[in-house]
Amino acid sequence: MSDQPATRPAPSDHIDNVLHENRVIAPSEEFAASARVSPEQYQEMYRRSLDDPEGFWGDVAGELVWMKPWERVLDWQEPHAQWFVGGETNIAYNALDRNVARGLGDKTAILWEGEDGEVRTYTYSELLREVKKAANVLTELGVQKGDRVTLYLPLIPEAAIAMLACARIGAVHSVVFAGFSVSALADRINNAQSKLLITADAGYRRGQPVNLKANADEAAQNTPTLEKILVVNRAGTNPPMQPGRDLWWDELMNAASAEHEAVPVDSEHPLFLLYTSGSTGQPKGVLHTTGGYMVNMYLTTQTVFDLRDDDVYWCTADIGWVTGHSYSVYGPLLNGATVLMYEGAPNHPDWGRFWEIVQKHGVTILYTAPTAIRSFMRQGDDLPAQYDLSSLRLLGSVGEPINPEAWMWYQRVIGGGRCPVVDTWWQTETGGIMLTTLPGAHPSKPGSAGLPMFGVDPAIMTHEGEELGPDEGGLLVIKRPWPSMLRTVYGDDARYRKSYWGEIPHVYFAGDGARRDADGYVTVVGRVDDVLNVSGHRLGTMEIESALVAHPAVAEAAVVGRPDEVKGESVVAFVLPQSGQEVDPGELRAHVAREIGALARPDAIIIADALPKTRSGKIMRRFLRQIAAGKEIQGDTSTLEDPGVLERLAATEAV
Ligand code: 6R9
Repeated sequence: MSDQPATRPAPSDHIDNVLHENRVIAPSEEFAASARVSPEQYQEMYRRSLDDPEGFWGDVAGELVWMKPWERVLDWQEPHAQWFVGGETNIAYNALDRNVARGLGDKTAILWEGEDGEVRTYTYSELLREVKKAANVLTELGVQKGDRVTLYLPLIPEAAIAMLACARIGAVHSVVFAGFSVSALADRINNAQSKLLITADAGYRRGQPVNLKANADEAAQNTPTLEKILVVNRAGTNPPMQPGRDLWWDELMNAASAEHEAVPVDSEHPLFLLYTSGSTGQPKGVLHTTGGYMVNMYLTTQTVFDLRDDDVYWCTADIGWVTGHSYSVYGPLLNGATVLMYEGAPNHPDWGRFWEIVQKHGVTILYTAPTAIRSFMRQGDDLPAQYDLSSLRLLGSVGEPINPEAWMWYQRVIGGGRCPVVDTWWQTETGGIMLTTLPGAHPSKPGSAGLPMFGVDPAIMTHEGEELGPDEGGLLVIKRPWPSMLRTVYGDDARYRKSYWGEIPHVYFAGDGARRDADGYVTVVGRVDDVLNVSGHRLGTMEIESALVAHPAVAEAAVVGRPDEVKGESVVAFVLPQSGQEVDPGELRAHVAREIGALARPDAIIIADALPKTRSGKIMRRFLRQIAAGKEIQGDTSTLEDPGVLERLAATEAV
């Protein structure tokens, strides 16, 4: 059959349904023969990582440069871990100086393509020089070790340079996705108490400049700690600059010295904050520290992506998400890889853009999200067929569960049937990849992420902490600390304890539902909390509800997710207007986009006269999810104060 992938052994084509996917696809003999990690090596390394974590991680860390050796590999005082205790290092030094010192100075580090087709490249020496200058710029602006710096930037090389420059001087970067709104930006600056914001005049999105500096100006009206705004000139839009506060990146960079010594920091020194949605209220500032994160990014990138010297590695994630941090910047640069970065949208000027980039730059490793894959799939097989994708040798997926059909399409149409596909499960909080197959060592089961990475000890449990057996659905937990785990929620350790180590005693609670088969493959099915996954982006239903009720016409709101063919999930809002007020759906959508960002905009709004509540006043979102999905109401409705509300809601057209 022509659509069968050319793999060995031939995949069995039996599917019961999407939930009981039985296809098993082994790596090709050719790939397996030269893979970095063989099945036996994985077994041996994984065993050792659990039986002798000190020895295992000590050996990996020993491949990197430490200015002061650690005394102990791990100190675990549940729920707080310290890794490489007493050691001093610098992650930017390890990503740049170390690679230049081992002869990679002339190798391309960053190969950047702008949305308009402009290409810029930086060798490792050039990138090091830029990062040294940027480190001097930050220091001159008064940024000191431990200070927080907020970045609000498009996906341009300066974003990576700024991150690495912060790391080089021991400042803590907090990247805010450039698609986030003024208030989301201001909240994050305030929570981090940043002194400095680095932004750009504008970024491009589908050919249009998006005015970031204007957002920064507005945010700066409510951010008392902010002293300076450093502005990269990306789009030549010439924004107003406030004297004494606003400075041009280029001017300071041109004047800065290219001499700089990386500042050694303690292994547990904070490296970055990254805000992510949780099940309640405000986003959490996930805190990652230096040593453990560095070591795990180094190891996971080389093993999961089977990195080679001549790879052209492309992770399509924006720098504003954890995937952009770990697998566009730190992981690949620590390994001396050539990293491709693309500034713009996948469909600009058309849906062939990614394939054009792969062909033009000879991309060998592509790491992207299921939502993108599903969008490409909708465009059909002809478009990718117009491009030469033969340089690709490995594909990756991240961000949400990938449905088996999309997996198969990716493998067959993009991978030409020859590339292994790794489906990597992890989170902002885990810092790096936790569950995956290793491309040359394990067969894939489409839809299932796979096996634990080194040092990762997963289990499926009930809420009561009882471990479940093969194929039983339950909660995904991790039973012991790993080097790149989050250390706390910034400024709120109680929330850290409660959200991650308090849900089920003595294990890390991921917030995902999952099951594990008899071979140990874990299939992650999705969030079990009030967190939505829209196009691979995490959004708290509570955040969107707060935004909705902040609108004067809205009295009450409840937000749920609805399955969406392309986005995975889409936002559905049930809205109760203030009495005597009309809700204008367009205006409400624009309001949510202003409050949070365009990605939180509800797809459907249902204007309600009441919400389904228990007698104690709790909104029963379970029923709202059924209504949103157009399903029949199932479950016990007797606890509802007014059971009739469900029928009325089901009969209401969404707007
Ligand atoms: C890296 C990242 C984390 C949540 C996570 C889960 C979902 C990510 C997945 C996956 C199934 C995969 N998720 N990868 N679900 N299979 N391969 O996405 O971090 O933005 O924090 O999201 O995404 O629900 O809990 P983050």
